Amino acid sequence: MAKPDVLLVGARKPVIVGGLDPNVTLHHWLEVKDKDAFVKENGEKIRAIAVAYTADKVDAAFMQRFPKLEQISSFGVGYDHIDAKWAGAHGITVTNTPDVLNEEVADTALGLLLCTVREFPQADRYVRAGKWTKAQYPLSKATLRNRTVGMVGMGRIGRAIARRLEAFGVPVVYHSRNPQDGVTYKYYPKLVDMARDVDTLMIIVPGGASTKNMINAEVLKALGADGIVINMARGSVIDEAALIDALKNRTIFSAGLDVFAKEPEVPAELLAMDNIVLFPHLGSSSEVTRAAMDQLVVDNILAWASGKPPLTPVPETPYPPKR
Ligand code: NAP
Ligand code: 8YV
Repeated sequence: MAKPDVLLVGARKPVIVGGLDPNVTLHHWLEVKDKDAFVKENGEKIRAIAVAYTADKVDAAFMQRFPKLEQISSFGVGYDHIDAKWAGAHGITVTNTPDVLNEEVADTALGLLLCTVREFPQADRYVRAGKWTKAQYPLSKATLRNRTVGMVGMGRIGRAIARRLEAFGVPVVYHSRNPQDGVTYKYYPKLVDMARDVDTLMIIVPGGASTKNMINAEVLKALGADGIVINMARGSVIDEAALIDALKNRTIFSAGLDVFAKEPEVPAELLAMDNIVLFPHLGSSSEVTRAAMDQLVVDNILAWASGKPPLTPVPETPYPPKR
């Protein structure tokens, strides 16, 4: 039987290319010089797309170029870079890579929280600058010891973060659109009410229209002067201008950010602040976890290629698709 034609959008990652190459005819979109000529020649042949990074956008206009498209296997649990609603309405299945990254991202979230509260990156810079020989590093003003963490999102990763916080003896409450099955932490239907009652927000919701700028000036004001915001979700979830204002005017205490509105660009105002902690979107970025995510991209394509149901379809594209 002829191998199906699959388009790889994004970089040649060894696990993805190694897993797909023997089983499908793989085309590399990044390496195509004349995109229009490629589509003219191969557009009708491409039946599946593999997406290598969450920075690689797949919108309706792109999908329309491939009229026989059946499957998009995307890297990352977040899929706000794919127009899944459009895909669902056009009989295309979208898959993501959930669960295999939960513990890694939760570890990073706790690391970012501790770095932000106890100023560990600043202390490291202090030692390297030779300042310790002259004076002790100042005591940190903040501590985790008297904090309550309000989780914004209590899904797969949120629960892994909450478990860690419990082990640290930190009280946890949460906000999401609905109370989550089997979760016993106090639930807040309104984000601003939770922000008023806690001093720390841990954000781990999906990106996209429904969460855009949900952490706004009102929420930051409610959080208050001891407030710390940790964003592990997507940059779009925070109104970045409001956050910068709140940090500049000290209406909140600090922030730890793994994600930004226009990655990899980080606003100059944030770069200039020494009292916050900035990570380069590295929630899941260990070799072992990234390899597991890449493998799931491959496994979803291979399941499709052998006529099996997708392993991890997103809710917008239930299987079997309506065609
Ligand atoms: P998940 O299992 O789908 O959980 C999402 C949670 O967010 C649920 O509790 C959901 O509850 C809540 N939620 C969704 N939309 C909401 C809204 N509009 N308002 C309030 N709450 C909302 O997802 P996950 O696997 O935990 O992943 C969460 C997100 O983390 C991903 O989508 C991705 O953007 C981000 N992420 C970042 C990194 C990183 O490297 N920094 C790594 C992995 C994932 P309801 O549906 O009841 O509202
Ligand atoms: C990725 C992520 O590492 O899974 C997600 O949604 O955000 C991360 O795991 C990140 O998108 C890097 O491309």
